[in-house]
Amino acid sequence: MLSYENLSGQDPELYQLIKKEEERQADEIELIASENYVSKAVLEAMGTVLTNKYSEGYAGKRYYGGNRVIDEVEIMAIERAKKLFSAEHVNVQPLSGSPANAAVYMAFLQPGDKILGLKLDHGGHLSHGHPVNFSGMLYDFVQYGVNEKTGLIDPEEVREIALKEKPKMLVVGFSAYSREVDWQKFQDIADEVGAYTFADIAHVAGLIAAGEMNNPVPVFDVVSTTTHKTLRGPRGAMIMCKEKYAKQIDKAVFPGMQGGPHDHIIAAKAVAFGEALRPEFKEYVKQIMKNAKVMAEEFIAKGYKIISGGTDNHLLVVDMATKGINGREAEEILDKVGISVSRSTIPNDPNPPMKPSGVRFGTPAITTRGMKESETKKIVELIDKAIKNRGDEEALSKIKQEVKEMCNKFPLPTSK
Ligand code: DSN
Repeated sequence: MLSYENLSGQDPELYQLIKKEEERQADEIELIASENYVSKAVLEAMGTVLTNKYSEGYAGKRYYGGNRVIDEVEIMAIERAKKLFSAEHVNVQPLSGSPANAAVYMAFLQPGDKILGLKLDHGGHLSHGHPVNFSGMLYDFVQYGVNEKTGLIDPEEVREIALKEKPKMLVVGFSAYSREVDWQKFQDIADEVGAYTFADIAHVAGLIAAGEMNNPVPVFDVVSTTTHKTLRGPRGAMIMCKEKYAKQIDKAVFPGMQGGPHDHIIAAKAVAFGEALRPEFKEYVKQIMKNAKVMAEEFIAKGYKIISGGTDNHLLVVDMATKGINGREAEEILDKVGISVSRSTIPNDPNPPMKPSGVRFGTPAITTRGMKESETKKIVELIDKAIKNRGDEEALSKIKQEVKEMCNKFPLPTSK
């Protein structure tokens, strides 16, 4: 457990809030597919004097003095990331996923250029061309979806759109898609129309790093990822690309998009990459995927409808309509019992985005706590019980107690 001895004395009000959030995380079940718990070592690296430094530029070519140690830290993060993903070039400075994606577009395209990306309500991301996002405002996005019957991205459908629209870039990536991707098929489509290929692997990066899912890095022109989801690092991102694009990517990140990199976060990225290179990380990822499969099977057995019928990765999207509620209602019911989930649109959702039909469930965080198949089954039981008893406050408070008891047996890595 961290001590916070200075913070608690100097700023007790803020300290109390941090303690409250620490307790919430410890006592509740986290099923938000994009969240995870960092190790003590990652957390420690974030709280270091590296935050004091300005280091615009890159190792050996900075715009400020005193960067000899920072250079070593950044090079360490880059080398570990290269090894994890077999990448030719890595930029570890992006502050988060959307700025990373903005830098990718800036590196390859001009405003107004045409890009083909997955629709948000089919599992895509805001930064893949949604009209309220910079991507949709600055670039001419056309979008593909998942197949209506299968819930899967069908490369043939994407090819037809690509042949008709002739985009300059093809984006393959998602926030709420639970299936494997054959990256080469998309590269072939892009080659046919002369488009760049860009993979956003923010969700599945850890699964790819562990060798448990297909890796687009050796195939695609450029790949972005956040570092805080399945990779279990600090909040942040990175971009990987072929060596021939290194200069334009680096220029787009700095000075194109950002000023000073967050060196304490880059240090924590290096720590997380170091952890991901260890054999234990592969075991962790295998368990994430086993838990997700069991979760899908258990939901199906209880009459829930899973988009695409199951999962190949760490997440699943469940259409709550069969249970007579929408995703927002489900999120609120589960919040009451200490289970955090995120509402989600489903393909061709009849409901609006604030009250979409689905819920996205993910297993990375519970797996970090050490929960396995039997706990995952129990969690689905608790979810189902909460939804069935949604009008019964007493029943909900009993479920909340069960959740807490279960959580207490599986402390967070930073509480041990
Ligand atoms: N907000 C992230 C997610 O939940 O998937 C994506 O950026």
